[in-house]
Amino acid sequence: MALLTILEFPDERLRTVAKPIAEFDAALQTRIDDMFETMYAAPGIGLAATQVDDHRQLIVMDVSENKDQPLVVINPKIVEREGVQTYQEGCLSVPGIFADVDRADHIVVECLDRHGQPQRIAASGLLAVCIQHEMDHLAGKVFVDYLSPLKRQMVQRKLDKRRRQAA
Ligand code: K1U
Ligand code: ZN
Repeated sequence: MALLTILEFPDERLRTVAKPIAEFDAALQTRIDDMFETMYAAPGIGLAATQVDDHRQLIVMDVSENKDQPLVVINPKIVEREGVQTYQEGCLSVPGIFADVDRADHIVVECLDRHGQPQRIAASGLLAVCIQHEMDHLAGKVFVDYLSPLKRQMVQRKLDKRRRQAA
């Protein structure tokens, strides 16, 4: 297995719109395993292929406390949504920044598993937040896009300062 490099905001490659997956071959299985390794090491609760510069509709997630419930979501479509919840989100592509985002409280997602089998996921709470956050990545969107221009400018300054200090 291998640790993959996570793209960081404002990298333009995070704006790429992902394409559906049609081939469920050995290379895809390796990519999924590498994404799980990268996500658990970060640590994170989700990772979209976009974030590792792979522009296919592929997401890995694990919102369980013991990190023992891996979930693979391929070619997702939200077919039902209900209610609103606000959650303070983070993002591995925007390190150290957290902000409240409003999302649907309950969603139903139709997608494929790692072997191309159809699955239907009914999600609420953190799982619903995480799926919507990761699906945004597949559409080329980052959670800071929901912030006001002023707040987004503050985020950019914070990231610039941190990068200057790290250099
Ligand atoms: O997509 C990503 O960048 C991953 C992101 C997912 C996410 C987190 C919170 C709300 C919505 C989506 C993360 O995993 S950020 C890290 C994080 O939230 C976390 C890390 C360790 C333990 C618990 C949470
Ligand atoms: Zn993210």
